[in-house]
Amino acid sequence: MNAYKNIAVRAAERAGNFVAKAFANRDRIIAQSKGPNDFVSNIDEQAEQIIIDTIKHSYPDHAILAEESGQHGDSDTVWVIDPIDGTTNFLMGIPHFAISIAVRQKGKTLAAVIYDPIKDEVFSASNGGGAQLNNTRIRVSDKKKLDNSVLATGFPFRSNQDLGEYLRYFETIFPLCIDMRRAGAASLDLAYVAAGRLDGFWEFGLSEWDTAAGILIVKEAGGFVGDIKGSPFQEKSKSILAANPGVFKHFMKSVKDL
Ligand code: 2AM
Ligand code: CA
Repeated sequence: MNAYKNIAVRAAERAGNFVAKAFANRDRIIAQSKGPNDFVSNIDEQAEQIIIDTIKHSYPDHAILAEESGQHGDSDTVWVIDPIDGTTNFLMGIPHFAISIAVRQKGKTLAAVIYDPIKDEVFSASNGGGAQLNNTRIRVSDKKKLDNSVLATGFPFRSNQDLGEYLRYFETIFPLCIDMRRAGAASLDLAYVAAGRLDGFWEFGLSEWDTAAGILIVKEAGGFVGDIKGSPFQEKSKSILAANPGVFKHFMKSVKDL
């Protein structure tokens, strides 16, 4: 398991160094639209290739599920990759984005890494091995309720998403906590919940590669993760609530009648 984590960290650091260099020379980035409000650049694609090459060098038979190039191969072991989570930040020159990699075997996540190449922070976890920031153990915060908590969220930026439902949740939760952040990289929101920098994170309409690594890191740091309706999180779940146990329960109780 730690062998998987070591390769994931190596792949994330290689891609992260490449992405950080590109960020310093942003005039050379070529961006394209994948759909309304959804962007990809040549750097996302090249970073993804660096990650895949690093994994394939050690594990040529494993399968890949990557945001930009989709699914390759057929194996019980699948590497779930987001080469740049927070592409909009990256393209705007906002230094808040990450490389996210999770290793899944028969549906169970065994190892995960989220690397912020600007702050040089490596968040990682292995199943049963706890969660770390660089090499130091991290834990979720210990607030018992939403009172005094700071949460992160993501807005429903896609045109087909239900803004009304999102706003009902916001209206219910916002008055109960201190404040809400929208930083634009779901993987880092999850990593920050694991590190106790945030008390919780909720969003609708995410993809597997945004959350696969962060979920293991939050759980290994003692947090709870579910979909926003309170059901256990499944691979294909789109909405998420991740929080420390007390905040998770208070959030769920507060939105149960929405
Ligand atoms: P991405 O950069 O890998 O696409 C947060 O809302 C999540 O949604 C991010 O993790 C981000 O992942 C994705 N996202 C895609 N387009 C976005 C946009 N226009 N604004 C904010 N987030 C976006
Ligand atoms: Ca991405």
